[in-house]
Amino acid sequence: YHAKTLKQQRRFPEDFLFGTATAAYQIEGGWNADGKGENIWDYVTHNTPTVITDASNGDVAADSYNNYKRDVQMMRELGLDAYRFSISWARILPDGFSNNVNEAGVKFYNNYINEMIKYNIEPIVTLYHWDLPQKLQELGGFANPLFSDWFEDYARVAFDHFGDRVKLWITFNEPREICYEGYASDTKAPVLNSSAVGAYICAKNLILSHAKAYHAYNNDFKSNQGGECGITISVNWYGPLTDSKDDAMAAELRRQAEWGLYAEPIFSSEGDFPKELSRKIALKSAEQGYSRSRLPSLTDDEKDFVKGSFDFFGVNHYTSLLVSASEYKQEFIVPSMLDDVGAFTYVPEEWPKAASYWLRLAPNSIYNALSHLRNKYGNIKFIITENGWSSGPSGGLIDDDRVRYYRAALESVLDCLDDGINIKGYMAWSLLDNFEWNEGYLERFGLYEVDFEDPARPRTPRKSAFVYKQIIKSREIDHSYEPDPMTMAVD
Ligand code: PNW
Repeated sequence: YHAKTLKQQRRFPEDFLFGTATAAYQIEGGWNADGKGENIWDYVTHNTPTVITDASNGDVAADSYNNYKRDVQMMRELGLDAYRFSISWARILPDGFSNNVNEAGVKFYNNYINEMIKYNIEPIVTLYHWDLPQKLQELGGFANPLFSDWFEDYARVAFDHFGDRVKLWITFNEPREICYEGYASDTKAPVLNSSAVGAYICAKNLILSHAKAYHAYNNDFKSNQGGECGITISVNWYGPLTDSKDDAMAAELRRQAEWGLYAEPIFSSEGDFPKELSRKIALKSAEQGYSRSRLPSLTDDEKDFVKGSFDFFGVNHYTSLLVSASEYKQEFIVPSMLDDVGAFTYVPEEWPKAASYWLRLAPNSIYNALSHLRNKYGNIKFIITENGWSSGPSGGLIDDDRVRYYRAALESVLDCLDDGINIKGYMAWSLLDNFEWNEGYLERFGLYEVDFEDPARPRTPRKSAFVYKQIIKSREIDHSYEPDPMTMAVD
């Protein structure tokens, strides 16, 4: 009877970093405050508001530009070890180039970082979370071959100003969303809708930019500052629908297109774009009358430069999908990434639904994704840099579905740790409600609710905030814990 009744409560290690994550455009507001330059999200939301479901924008958002002390107070209430946020490129370099540094922008991030450090909260900084200076977009953005130089220059400014206190740097948040949704679809800024040409050009320039920033840090900052530099890639789990060979291949191709395109050149020992996908794109391109593959190649020098350019792998993980080759009946735009892959994705009805159409609570989702990454790239250092659940705008404070999601996700993280996977931290998306891109303020991911009707943008903890706090404090998941009363304070 011992084995069953005395089952050891599983624990998170003391040095495991529990945090929350946000992004500049989604929370800061102050879109033109104190010399900040215009970025592509300012430009798109102001000029094509129909791209956003509720025609809203991030002009004010959660107004964290003016409420950063309250944000840090919330981090303290939760007992966070770490906080992941992004720097707005145009706030510190209004034109994108490093000749003109906006001191007020630098001061804002200094204040924010110092406030965290004061309370022992480790800042994790993303250099690029989708808000490119508009001036650089006008020069072609990620499609300009000089982009990697501009990004390196910006990264050096950030390392210079903040690297004495920031020890964990993430170059890019989610290359797939930047390149595929921004350049090859009509959803995210700059809304280029360049089918499967733009995304692949962007992919090449993005990984080169990442590597330039990584090497700049490694060569010129690391020995003094002692930090680490990585990249965050969105890795949802794509499993085969059946155990047929065809479904296995379809799932593999889809994984290569969703994240392998960005991960393989950096994390694999070969250091190139994924093989099967590259072959398929080359084949399709030829059939379609292109004189060269729509996926640009990497030279041997470029491969060497990019390969191994990481200290850790940041994983944003939300959900799972099942992939089928035989049930592929969908008509896709030709050419497009989805047509290049040519597979059908399926989501079981019984997986509970969030407010976001793409988000479901899938079984063993984190374990499936992370064990796959570990088997592919070795047991490198992983940090889960985002994971979270959305409710509707009137979801309220009693968010039992979000509580269920976080508990399931963190059980899956414990499964990974039990299996020896080297996960060093977990960042919940998000600390507070914010501008959810195309869905504006219609989808809420916050542990804290924000009242966007009130000019003061007051924040109120949801039930999930109390549950997360209890998990962080005890380093255990107590499924029967009920916060009562729901009154929040700094311990
Ligand atoms: C992330 N998917 O994007 C972003 O990094 C955040 O800025 C965003 O607010 C958050 O997730 C919630 O949407 C994702 O299709 C976009 O699985 C799409 C997916 C996952 C993450």
